[in-house]
Amino acid sequence: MKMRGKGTVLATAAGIVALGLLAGRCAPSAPKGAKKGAAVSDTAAAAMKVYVAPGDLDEYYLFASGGHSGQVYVYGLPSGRHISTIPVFTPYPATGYGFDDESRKMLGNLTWGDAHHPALSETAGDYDGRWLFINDMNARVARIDLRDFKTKQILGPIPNVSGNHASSFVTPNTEYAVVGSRFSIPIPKGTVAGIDKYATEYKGVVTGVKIDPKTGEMSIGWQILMPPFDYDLGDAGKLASDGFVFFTSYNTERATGKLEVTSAQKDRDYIAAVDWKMAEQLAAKGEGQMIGGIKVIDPAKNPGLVYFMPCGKSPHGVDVSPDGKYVVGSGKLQGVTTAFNWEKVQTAMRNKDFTGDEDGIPVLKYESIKDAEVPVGLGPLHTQFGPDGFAYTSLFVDSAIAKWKLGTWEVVDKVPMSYSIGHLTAAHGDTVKPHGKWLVGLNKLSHGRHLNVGPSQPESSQLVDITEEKMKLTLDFFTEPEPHYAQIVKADILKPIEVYAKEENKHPHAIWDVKDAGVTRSGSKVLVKMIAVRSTFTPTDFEVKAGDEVTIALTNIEQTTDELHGLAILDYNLNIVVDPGETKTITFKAKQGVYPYYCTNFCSALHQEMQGYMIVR
Ligand code: K7E
Ligand code: CUA
Repeated sequence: MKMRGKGTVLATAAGIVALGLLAGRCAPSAPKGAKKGAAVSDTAAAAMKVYVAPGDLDEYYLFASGGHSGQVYVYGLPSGRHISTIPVFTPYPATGYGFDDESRKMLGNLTWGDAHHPALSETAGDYDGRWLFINDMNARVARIDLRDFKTKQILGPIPNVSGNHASSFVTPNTEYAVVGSRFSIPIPKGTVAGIDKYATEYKGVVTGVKIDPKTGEMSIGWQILMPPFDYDLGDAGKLASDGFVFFTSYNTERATGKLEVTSAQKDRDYIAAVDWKMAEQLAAKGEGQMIGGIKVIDPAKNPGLVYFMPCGKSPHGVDVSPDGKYVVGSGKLQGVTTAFNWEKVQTAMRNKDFTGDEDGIPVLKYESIKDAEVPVGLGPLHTQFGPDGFAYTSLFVDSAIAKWKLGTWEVVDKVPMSYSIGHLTAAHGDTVKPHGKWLVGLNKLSHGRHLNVGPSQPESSQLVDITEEKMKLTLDFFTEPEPHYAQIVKADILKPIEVYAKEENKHPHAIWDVKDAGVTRSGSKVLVKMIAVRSTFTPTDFEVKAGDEVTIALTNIEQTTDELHGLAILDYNLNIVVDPGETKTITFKAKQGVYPYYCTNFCSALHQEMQGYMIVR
């Protein structure tokens, strides 16, 4: 936490001690489960660690996926305060996202997304603070620019992909974000085959979304045809395993119907190991067959491109250790997680130590590639890493986090989670340089650990201090539905701007002088160039004709931090918010009548006077 001088530190410490004493004296303010005596001082110690005094700033950002809300939510750590919402796949009136022409175009026909896995861009395997990528189950990937915390691109729907769940994990220098299909379907989309043909005519695909190193612009890099399994999660190899990307898969039985039964016949499913550097070379040579408008590479015809590593049945997460030497994955109903040794995996690949194949993709021998089955506890889902070789695995069934050591495979500690943890995320915990320090359990259930808000309950997230040998629960906070995965990044790595500099605004309809404001017409198309500045819209009124297609281009000419203006037009379902130095457009068909417009974002003492009239004859 950034302290503003010694005075604050002392004041804060004194405050906390007082809090601790108070908690000791008056039982109602002591948390449930906090015992008298020693437990109270534990509470005070925990409070001191997470307390960020008014005016002080958090040390880390937490970027959490918003699941089926389609958004990204930004929290500060260790305070757990919700700071911002970044609209991505869903309109958000608070910023006007999904109402202006530019963002509406980006959203396309979809106003809904199911976003699971945010991935910060990396340089040399560590977060570089440039972009945040996030998947949508509707076969899309979005890029958020961390310079202004705005969604800049939504790629997709990507051909042949149904249910983009195993995404958007990035390679160590952000060469690619990956996409894996959770559902197999007959491809290209639109092809029909009965469910009885599932095993042979339905296909999965894994895709590499290429990222321009300068601009972040995404495009389709390569796509690989896969057997009809459900590709669930992914992670890129790093250092020792750089060049490969891993995907877990379930239902390798190729079953249909009640999957909870039918897909649990075999003892093992697979982790697919994909050589993305080879995929890149093959794509450059034009290898593959056109399906759904893109080239799809068949691994059966390209030996060495994909291997299957057998793994406990119905695996969920796959996570690569910071040095890249271990790939960790587990059956989610088991009591162990498997650490695969990348050396051994490569040896088995070279020696063709296979037990069979799936549609021409070799299956490596489990016994030859595993180093250890670590007895972490029941229901292992996801693993994150700390410095010093420790790993942290979430246990859904046990509702706990297990801490264990890479190499010795000892489980050294467990901390209960309230309740039923899914993902977990540690500070830089999936990079080559984990920070340790903080770990957040992203729990699925909250069961009354908050004021009752009726049946729709928030998710409970819990902050765990991992600086010491024993993990310590320090804070409950509540997250918007549904934080499947999240990223924790040191705040000073990001360099966000506070206003859009005038010189950078390249919008063709931007204007900076009220003299340039006004209405221009060509046929039935009307362009209204408008300026917003405290606390007037120019023009304050304008006239158009019924049936005109009206475009209002609004420029906020402020260059001062926090001076946002909104523009709402009543009865038109339109509201946008324009940041300092920004231009946005809205387009609509005018209908006869007199329509007030007004500023929706409080901007000055005379904010209420910031209004005007559109007269439609
Ligand atoms: Cu909720 Cu990664 Cu979609 Cu696990 S996923 S828990
Ligand atoms: Cu401008 Cu309120």
